[in-house]
Amino acid sequence: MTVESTAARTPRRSAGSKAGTKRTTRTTKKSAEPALVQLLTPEGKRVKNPEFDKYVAGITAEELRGLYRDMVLTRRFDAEATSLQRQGELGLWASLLGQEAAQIGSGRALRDDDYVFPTYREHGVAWCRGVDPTNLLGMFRGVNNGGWDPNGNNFQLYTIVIGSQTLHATGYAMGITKDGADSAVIAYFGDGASSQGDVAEAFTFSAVYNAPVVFFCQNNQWAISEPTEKQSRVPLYQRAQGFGFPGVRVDGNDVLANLAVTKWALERARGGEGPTLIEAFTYRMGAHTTSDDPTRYRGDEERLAWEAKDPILRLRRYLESSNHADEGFFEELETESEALGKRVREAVRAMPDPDHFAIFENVYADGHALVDEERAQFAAYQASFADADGGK
Ligand SMILES: Cc1ncc(C[n+]2csc(CCOP(=O)(O)OP(=O)(O)O)c2C)c(N)n1
Ligand SMILES: [Mg+2]
Repeated sequence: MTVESTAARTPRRSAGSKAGTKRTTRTTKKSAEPALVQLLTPEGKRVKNPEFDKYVAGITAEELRGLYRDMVLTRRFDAEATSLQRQGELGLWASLLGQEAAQIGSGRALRDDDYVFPTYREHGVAWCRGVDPTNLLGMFRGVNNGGWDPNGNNFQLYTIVIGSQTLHATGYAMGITKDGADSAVIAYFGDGASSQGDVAEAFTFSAVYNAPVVFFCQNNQWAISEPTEKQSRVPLYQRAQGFGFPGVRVDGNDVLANLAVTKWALERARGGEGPTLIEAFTYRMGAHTTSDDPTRYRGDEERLAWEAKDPILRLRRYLESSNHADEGFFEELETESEALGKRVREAVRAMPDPDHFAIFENVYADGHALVDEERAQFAAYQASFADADGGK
C-alpha cells in the first residue's frame, strides 16, 4: 500500500455539497488506493490542500515545534514502557510506535471541554490531555484498574473490550446535545474494531441522533495478526457513507493533516452537523503488544516501506527546511526525552503493590452480597497461610 501526495488528487467538492460528502466514494485514477488528505509529504514538503489548509493556516513555528516535541516525548515514553515490560516491571505493553502523528494531530485539535474515549494504545492522546504518562502504567503493571480520574482531563480510562468505547462515546455525545453544550466527543478505535457490532451500532445511533462525535479510526493495517483486507471490502472510511455521514481518509503519519482534518470534524460536530468518520491511514511499526511476535505473520519489506514515512522524521525535515527549529532545539529535546525516560522508570519501580483486598473495591458503588461473600472467602484463604506458617 502506498501513501501518496493528494494535493492535486483530493476530490473537488461539487457546488453546494458539504465538506467530505463527495470524498466518501472517490478513488484515484492512478491506483486502487483512494485519495487521502496529506499536507506534509514523507520528504517533509508542505503541499497545498484547498479544503483543509485553512485549519492549519495560522500555525506558528512554536506550535509546530510543540507538535514535534509531543511526538518525540510520546515515542520516548513508549520505548521506555516497552523496555520496562522486557525487564519484568510491566506485565504487558501496547506500543504506539508509528502512530504518533495520528494521535498528536488529533489530540491537539481538541478543546479542554471535549471528551475522549480511547482504546488501550492512545498514549499520545493521553499526553495531549495532560494525563501524566506514569499514570498510564499502573494497569499494565497490574497495580490498579485504570490510574487516572477520567473527569480530571476528560479522558476516559483505557478500554480493552474492542469497539465498546464507541458506544460509550455516542451515548456521552447524545448527552451533550441534551445539555445544550457545544463540546464534542472523540472515540478512538482500530481497523479491527471497525468490524465489531458495537461500532456499527454506534454509527447508527450517532447518525440518527446527530450526535457530536468524531470516530477516529487508526488503521494501522493490522488487528493483531489479521490484515485490514480481512476487515472490509471497501476502504474503512467509506463505511460512514452507508450510515449517512461523511468519512475521510487522512495520511495518518502526517501530523498537520491529522490536526486539520480533526479540527474540521470537531467543527462539524459543534455546528450540529453530527458525526464524522476519520480513517487515519498509518502503520503499527511494532508488535501488537509485548506478547506478540509479528515476524510470525508479516515480513520486513512492509515495515521498511513504512519506516520511510516515519511521522517524526517528516516533521523534522519540514522544521529544518523551513528554519523553524535549530540544532539547539533538537538537542534540548533529547535531554528532555532522557529525563522523561528516567522519571518513568523510577515512578514505575516505586509503585506500591496494592492491598490484596483492593480487588473487591469499586465493583459496586453500594456494595453487594456476593462481593462481600467472596471477600470473606478470600480473607479465610489468606488466614490459612498464617496458620501454615505457625501463626507468624
Ligand atoms: C470484544 C473483544 N474481542 C477480542 C479481543 C481481543 N483483541 C485484543 S486487541 C485485538 C485486535 C484489535 O485490532 P485493532 O482494532 O485494529 O486495534 P489495534 O490493536 O491494531 O490498535 C483483539 C481481537 C478484545 N480485547 N475484545
Ligand atoms: Mg489495527
